[in-house]
Amino acid sequence: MSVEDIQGTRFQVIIWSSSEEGKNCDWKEGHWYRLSGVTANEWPSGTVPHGTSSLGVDHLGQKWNRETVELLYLTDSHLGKTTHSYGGSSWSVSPATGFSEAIKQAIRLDVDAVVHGGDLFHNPGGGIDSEDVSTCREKLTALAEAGIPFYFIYGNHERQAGRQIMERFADNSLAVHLGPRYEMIGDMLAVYGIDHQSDWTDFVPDVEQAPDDVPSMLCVHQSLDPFTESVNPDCSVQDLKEDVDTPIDLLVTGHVHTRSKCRIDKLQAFAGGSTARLGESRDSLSPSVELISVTDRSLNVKRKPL
Ligand SMILES: [Mn+2]
Repeated sequence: MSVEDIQGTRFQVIIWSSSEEGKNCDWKEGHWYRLSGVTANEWPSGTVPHGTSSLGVDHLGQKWNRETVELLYLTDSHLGKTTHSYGGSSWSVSPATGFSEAIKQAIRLDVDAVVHGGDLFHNPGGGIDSEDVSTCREKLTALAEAGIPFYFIYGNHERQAGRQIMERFADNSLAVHLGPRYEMIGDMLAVYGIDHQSDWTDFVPDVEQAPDDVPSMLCVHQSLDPFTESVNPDCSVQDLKEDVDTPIDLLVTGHVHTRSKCRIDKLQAFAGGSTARLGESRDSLSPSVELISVTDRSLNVKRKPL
């Protein structure tokens, strides 16, 4: 069986026919079970848990006892960028510091997940420094060791080099690529991600319907009206709300390097700024992350400075 643990880690469990409990259990998708008497086998392909004759199965139902889940959203870390220029002035930036601080906050707050909204690596086109890859791997490893899953989408900056690195991180269980099929955070929040689209003109995100009683969050990496001053934005919060045919409670974008929010009916939306000083002047955008919590089906978003 393919299962997911309470920290969102997915893995295989093998139930042998020698297990009476395992064989007779009416396994249901979307339900939680507490397993005891599991044996872990170390195989060259990894560690595989087995349920043999001593397996105990305790059916917990569809919910597990949590009042709140929390995730930390960060975006536009631009690891590898050293100088930022805007409107004729330029200043030095230290993306690794902001990204490290964000991961530290996630571990300190013991959140249920971290979501990165794109442009984790800067990669102006000439590849990615091995030092930046090591920094990133080190932080993602610390996060994994704290039992916190890291979800991400691609921004416009990762390019092929960034994608290869992120795919390797995903293969090493250090990161999970978000897509149009939702990922559940602690059974209480469905999260979708759409990678940066260079041409959004006729693009309609085709996202899977999440369970009715769970709020949902969609991450994109586009210039969205009203979060950009661009006269030619990729899309608008209003259009996206109408185009996506499943209800979304929270729409989040990176890319625009501003921190602003809006609300249309029940839809909350915000642009998540950056974890580095990448605004229109050195001090116009201070590095930040967002703490998103769900309690009793209601979403709460709080900006936290780094
Ligand atoms: Mn960016």
